[in-house]
Amino acid sequence: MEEIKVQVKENWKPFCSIGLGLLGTGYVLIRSKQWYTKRLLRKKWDSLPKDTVYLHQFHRSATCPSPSPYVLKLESYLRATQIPYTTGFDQAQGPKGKAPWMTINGHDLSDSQLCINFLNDKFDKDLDSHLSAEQKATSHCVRIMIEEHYMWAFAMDRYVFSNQDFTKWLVLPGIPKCLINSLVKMFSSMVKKGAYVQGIGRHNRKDIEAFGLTDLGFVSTILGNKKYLFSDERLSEVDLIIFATVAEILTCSPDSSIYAIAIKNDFPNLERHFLMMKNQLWPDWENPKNEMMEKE
Ligand SMILES: N[C@@H](CCC(=O)N[C@@H](CS)C(=O)NCC(=O)O)C(=O)O
Repeated sequence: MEEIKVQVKENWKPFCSIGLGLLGTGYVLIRSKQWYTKRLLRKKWDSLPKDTVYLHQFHRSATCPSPSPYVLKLESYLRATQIPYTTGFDQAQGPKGKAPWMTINGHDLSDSQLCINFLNDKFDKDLDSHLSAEQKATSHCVRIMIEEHYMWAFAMDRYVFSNQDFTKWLVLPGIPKCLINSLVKMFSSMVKKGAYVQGIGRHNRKDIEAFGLTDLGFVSTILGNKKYLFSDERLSEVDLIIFATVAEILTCSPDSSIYAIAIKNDFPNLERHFLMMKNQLWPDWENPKNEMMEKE
């Protein structure tokens, strides 16, 4: 031992060089592998036929095509408009760090609504063409209320108040079981921090739940006995948002979810709307098609 110490003392420079050399080689190897994987993925995403969307998303959950309402909304839109698409799970979070995002003709786009706006223009689709100006304004308000307000209350219910009860439908392939609990805790704390920054997380549980229930109640009131939010004949974009929102509550939430209980007891028209939309757009709900596997 003494001898080694003396050796190191006298020859520290070569030891340092070897150490730095090993670190440098490791860094270069890791970066090259990342670069190579990125190139392979890029090639895969860009290899689809012209005008076909590649929808990037999280792994499907055990009970619902996506654990993310924004992803489910965008995939439902692609189905409702019959725009050709395929989907994959190799990089769920896009250039803006969020899911969903999509690639079309080598071009990347993030945010479910920006993707829909882009596709409406590109494919000349307009699910809202039958709406009056006032209905379009209501549709916009309902979308913002759900996506920017209610969804925070829902996320707190699902990821923070539920005591990690959400793991049963979460699918995390390749993650060792022993890491899942820590990962779930980390995720829960990320949501808590996000909700605090957004503002809703500064309130107590009772107030947050009241916010969420009020939002759902107003959606239920506007829907009333109609088939879709604005008509009995044609769905509009906001129906896709309501569908995705209720899907997450009824099929991908903890048993204790107050929103699921409220839908069952007080807002049954939201469940009726969900089931009707599911039949219409997701006959393959249990085993969705349109997927491109990792190895493809
Ligand atoms: N406004 C975005 C919201 C997307 C969003 O918040 N996605 C969540 C999943 S539900 C996400 O990627 N969260 C990861 C993060 O915030 O780090 C959209 O409509 O696409």
